[in-house]
Amino acid sequence: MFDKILIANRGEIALRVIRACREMGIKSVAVHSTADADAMHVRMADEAVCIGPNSSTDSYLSFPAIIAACEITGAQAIHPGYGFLSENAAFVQIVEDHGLTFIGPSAEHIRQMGDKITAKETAQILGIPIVPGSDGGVPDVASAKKAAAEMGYPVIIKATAGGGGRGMKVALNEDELETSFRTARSESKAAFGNDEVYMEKYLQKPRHIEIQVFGDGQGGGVHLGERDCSLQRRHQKVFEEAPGPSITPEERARIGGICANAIAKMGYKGAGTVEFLYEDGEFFFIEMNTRLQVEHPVTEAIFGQDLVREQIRVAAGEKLSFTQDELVLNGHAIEVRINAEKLPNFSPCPGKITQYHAPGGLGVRMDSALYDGYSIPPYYDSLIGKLIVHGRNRPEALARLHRALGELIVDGVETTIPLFDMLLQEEDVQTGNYNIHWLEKWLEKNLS
Ligand code: MV4
Repeated sequence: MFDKILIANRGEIALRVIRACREMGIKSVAVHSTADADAMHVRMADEAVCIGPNSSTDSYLSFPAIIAACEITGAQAIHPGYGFLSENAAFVQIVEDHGLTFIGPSAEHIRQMGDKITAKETAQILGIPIVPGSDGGVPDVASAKKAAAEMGYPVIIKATAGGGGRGMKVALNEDELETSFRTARSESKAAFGNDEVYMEKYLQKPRHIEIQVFGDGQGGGVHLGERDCSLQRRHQKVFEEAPGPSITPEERARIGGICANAIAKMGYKGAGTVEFLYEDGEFFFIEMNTRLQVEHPVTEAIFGQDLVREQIRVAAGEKLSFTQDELVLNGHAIEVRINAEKLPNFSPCPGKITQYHAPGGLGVRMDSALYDGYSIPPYYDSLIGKLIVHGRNRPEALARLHRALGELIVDGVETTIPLFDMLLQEEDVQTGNYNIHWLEKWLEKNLS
């Protein structure tokens, strides 16, 4: 096992990793930009190294600064958290070239899933059901029209190098196809420096269901059920829950088993998420994320497992600490993302926290790096906390969320907290009756 781990991240996820390290008897090294000198992750870690100026390009994303921080402190492994360098195959290669361990999958698996066409091909070969679509890349308008005629309208055009919604365009009919195709291509070129696109049948009212998987890199693989993350705004998740309110135990065992087998066959190492669109009882693979996700705590709650601890164990060459049979789903968990943003437009709202009080009690977890007097810098993501509740069933989790939101105090900046009080009053939220378009429509009607 490692003696010392460097955490190449900030905020609540850096604290999350430091906590796992401490419970495992591993020393932790925080890295930070000049803007983050007073941040909680710097205070909480055993050691801290300043790796550059405010801009994340020159700090949290700087390969040489992070490698140098490992050399200075003697850290043997790097935990990337989410975002930043967590899915950067070139970084993983550099880390390994320096004799260090990246806590995550191989550069090859990251690359394979980063290219969305290769990811779909891989998924299909491994027996995962995929969205019907073009056979690989679509080079020109004529090929696009041919592919669309075969799969039937509406269709969606996506960036091969994309993910997370950028460079995506829908065409409802042949008249819209040429414009959608050209726009998708130029947006992909601008966003990713790669204009290759592919096409899929457009699903009109799906849910976003993602399966949590774990591999030991030695042919072992398990799943930890699904999360329903359909409540999103502009491809940013807002409210996540596990298990999915629409998923039966039989469906979970079946799709989970397929994903776990695939992970085992790939020789995948560490945490991963297999993303599906779910419509009319069918799962359609769209992408795979090769990192720990923001919303991992809802899965931790219902399975009673520490996923960061497991990532560290597997990276150190140990076996998974649980088998599939030992993973028993218990109750229901919900996470809401607290952002320093002003409603109704969700405009970033950095500034000084004058008062912070975290809720507590049975089944309540608050993951946040806030403290009284902390100044949220304007240079990074606006996520300032995640409130996670766990109950014996969904109604209990909803009631607990309502109660915990009432205890939570974040003063000094505007936050998304009031949004959740409103959402909890909606019948569709109470019954779990929503899809990927529900929140945008609700915001349109209620907040604009
Ligand atoms: C789709 C789709 C409908 N049909 N693919 C958006 C981000 C990227 N991860 C995939 N996305 C979508 N792909 C097909 N074939 C609808 C979306 C989509 C979406 C997906 C998940 C959560 C929120 C969404 C919001 C709008 C569109």
